[in-house]
Amino acid sequence: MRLRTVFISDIHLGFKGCSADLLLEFLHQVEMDTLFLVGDIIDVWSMKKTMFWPQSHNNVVRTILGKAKRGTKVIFVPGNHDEVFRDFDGSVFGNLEIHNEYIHETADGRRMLILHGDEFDNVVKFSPWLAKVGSNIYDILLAINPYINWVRRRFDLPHWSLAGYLKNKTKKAVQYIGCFEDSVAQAARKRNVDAVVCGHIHRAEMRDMDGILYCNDGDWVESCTSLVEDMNGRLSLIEWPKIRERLLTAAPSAVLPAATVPAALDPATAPVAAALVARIAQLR
Ligand SMILES: [Mn+2]
Repeated sequence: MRLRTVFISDIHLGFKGCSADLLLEFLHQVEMDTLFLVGDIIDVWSMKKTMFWPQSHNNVVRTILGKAKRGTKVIFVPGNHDEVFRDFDGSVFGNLEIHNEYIHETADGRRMLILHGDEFDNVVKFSPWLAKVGSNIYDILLAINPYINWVRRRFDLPHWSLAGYLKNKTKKAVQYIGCFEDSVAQAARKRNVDAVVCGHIHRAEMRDMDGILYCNDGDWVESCTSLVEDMNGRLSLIEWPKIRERLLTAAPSAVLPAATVPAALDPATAPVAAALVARIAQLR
């Protein structure tokens, strides 16, 4: 299906917790005029600790570059895990551009500020030591999450996010998320835009905050979400595992092949595109 814009962030390629297979499925089902990569696409931090780069991670990069080659404008807004790319602010490589911040205009004329969001992360800003400890524990949780989901899939149970569950349970995390969202919306207000798109906290959201539309496109480690804009400028959040699940229940015959062979997905998952359209139509 064709979309005007797709926003994805926090893919964390090079990190064991990355859901590259699910992302490949999603990318093979959508075409877009503009693809925004809203930071933490390549987890340089994690790769410095442990070198991890399986074929599926390579395929994600190749799929994105392939889209750029076929006419999609790809705009990469680096995050804190891939901040090395921030030195390339303003660089243009054919259809791929790097910008530390960007203003996107929707089909219906709304101006959106696009940024990763780590500059609003007070924990990182004021206590790098605390952030590092927290990040290590979080990394461990995220690293075991795929194994849990692998087991769950074998028993036909839906995708489940351990870290997402813990995050929701923790009052402090909830307060932190609230603070983060407030500061991002505040910054957008100062910049005189209608909306803001960020990532970083791995929590998809789209809601009005006193006249500013706050959008967070989530992540591809746990929730596997993206923000999309259709041809009329209508925005919605896509939760890929849910669409996938619904599809499997609705048409058991159209069983998706094991999510490891992206090349074989196109004919078998045509109904996925239909489910996507239905999902987008549902969200107004
Ligand atoms: Mn980040």
